[in-house]
Amino acid sequence: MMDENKNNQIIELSIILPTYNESSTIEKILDAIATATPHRIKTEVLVIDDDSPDGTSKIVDSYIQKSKGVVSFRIHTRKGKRGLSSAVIDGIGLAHGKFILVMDSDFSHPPQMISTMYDELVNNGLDIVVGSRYVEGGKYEEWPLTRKLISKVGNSLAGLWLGLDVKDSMTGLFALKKDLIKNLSFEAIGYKILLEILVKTKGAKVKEVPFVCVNRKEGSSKFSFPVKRIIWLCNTVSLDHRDLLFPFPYLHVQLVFHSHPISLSVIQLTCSRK
Ligand SMILES: Nc1nc2c(ncn2[C@@H]2O[C@H](COP(=O)(O)OP(=O)(O)O)[C@@H](O)[C@H]2O)c(=O)[nH]1
Ligand SMILES: [Mg+2]
Repeated sequence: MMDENKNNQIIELSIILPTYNESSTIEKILDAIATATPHRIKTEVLVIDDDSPDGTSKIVDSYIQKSKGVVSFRIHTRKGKRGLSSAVIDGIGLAHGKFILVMDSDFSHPPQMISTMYDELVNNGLDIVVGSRYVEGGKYEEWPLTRKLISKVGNSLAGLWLGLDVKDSMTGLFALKKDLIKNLSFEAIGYKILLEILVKTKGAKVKEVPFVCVNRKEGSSKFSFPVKRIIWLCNTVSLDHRDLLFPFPYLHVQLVFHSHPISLSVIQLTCSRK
């Protein structure tokens, strides 16, 4: 049956774990998630790997063959497709659980947050729970100053431009009710999908819970160019405020970027019927 795991239990929580070249940490994070997730929460972990050249998918495949615990594991390998936001959206589409939790696979997000966030979501009737670095008790640890600054400025601009009452709209750690977004479509153009979700579900019941975000110890970040972050933010803002960015009807500015920093400066002016 669709929404059952291998023990024939109905899945309550689907943990989406996007991966790209995470061969050094993937087994450890899957172990850590299985240990940290209370048995009372019927959970599946769904790895969405973009056919990582380092063989992450293969490692997960053999992990799944060996796994015996109550948490069930699945993998979806996307061939010829790249992008964190679209990986998360595809993962949500494939998830069996009524509730979704998205987290990074590099230990930046403590697996102990899984039960905290699930309980907040379910017991308090919330739509979205945001793992936040900017509410009391939350912080970055060991992050370079430039990265902290970029994140802080990006979050402030997002709040200002989009009128969001969320302090950390660019975190990769969040949980939501799957039904909340089932009829929505996403452009998934940017890096962190939460911002687009918040924009498209304005009015939803959202709560931020603090967590300490640590820098990865292994592997490398797939997001090291500050300019990409700025362009991505403008792009997401343009979803909501096309008139503000370009105050003529039927026209909007679309900032397009590709995977290489040299091709970041392409700015397209396109016609659109709003
Ligand atoms: N499927 C998929 N996962 C990605 C992609 N880019 C990054 N990730 C994963 O998303 C998570 C966050 O990425 P990371 O490189 O740590 O970015 P940072 O935390 O912003 O420095 C990690 O688990 C990555 O493996 C991508 O293009 N596709
Ligand atoms: Mg990371």
